[in-house]
Amino acid sequence: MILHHFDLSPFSEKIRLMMGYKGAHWESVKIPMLMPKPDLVALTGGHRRTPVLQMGADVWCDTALISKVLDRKLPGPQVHLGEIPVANALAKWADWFLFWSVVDFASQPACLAYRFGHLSEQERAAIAQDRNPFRASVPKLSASAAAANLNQFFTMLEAQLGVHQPHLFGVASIADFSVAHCVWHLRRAGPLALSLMAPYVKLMAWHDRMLGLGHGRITEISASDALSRSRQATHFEETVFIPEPGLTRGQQVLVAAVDYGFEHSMGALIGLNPDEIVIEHEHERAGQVHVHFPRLGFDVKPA
Ligand SMILES: N[C@@H](CCC(=O)N[C@@H](CS)C(=O)NCC(=O)O)C(=O)O
Repeated sequence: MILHHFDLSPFSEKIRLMMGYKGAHWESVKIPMLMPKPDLVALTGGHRRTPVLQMGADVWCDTALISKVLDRKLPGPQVHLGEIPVANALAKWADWFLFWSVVDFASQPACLAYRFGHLSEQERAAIAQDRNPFRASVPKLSASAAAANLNQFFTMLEAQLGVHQPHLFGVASIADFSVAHCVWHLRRAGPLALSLMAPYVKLMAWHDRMLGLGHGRITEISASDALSRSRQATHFEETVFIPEPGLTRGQQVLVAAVDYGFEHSMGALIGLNPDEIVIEHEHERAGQVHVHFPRLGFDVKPA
């Protein structure tokens, strides 16, 4: 199992903590934080969001799908639990409302100075130039609106933990990992963020427990190693194709997220079902690759 990620990425932290929870041994490819990402898009066919999971010549985009693949492929406890269906709804809420409130709070000048003060002006400008268009479709909150959201959200989570210790629904579930990566990002935004979180003692103690899961056992490999794994792979995951109006097996399609970061992947449609959209594409450095996207939150159109 190869995870393509970078250190500062919250959604990568969501997956790294799951690896820790499951006691996994995995391979890590560090990708650039900003475009261009030629090695990554050689595998994905265009998708640039972080993280991406690879096994041989199969590649999975988006943590909503990656987390299910980890449950399917790895031994150890599961994070998608049939007995807590609502955990998935809380995870979706965290990955959107909580995440963007955290991002906008952590983007006020004092937090930016803390996070990126060590970078040159050009480096800071490059981050803004990459990320502003990337998130342009997401409504931008002022720092005070973001703080008001966070206080409401944390009050709710604190009460939830009061009833359901030691995790949000008693046992650890996908909801814990989605909330944890947002709190992780906020905790790294300096004193202003820490003072906002200080009153929420149960939440902070829970988050310390989540961080205690660690990241599992990691072997660093290079991007070119990952590409040659893909080139040399001899089999693909099985995929199910259920036709939808206007979409037929084998047709060239574009697949893109519907919320933000719309860089699309292009390839032949080979899988379509309530869980996944799967395309096949060919790249001189990656060989033939099957790229999997969650059906929910992605759109597929004839190319
Ligand atoms: N819904 C996606 C969100 C992923 C996401 O927004 N990742 C951020 C990094 S944490 C990203 O892609 N940033 C731009 C980039 O890495 O190029 C998921 O769950 O994987």
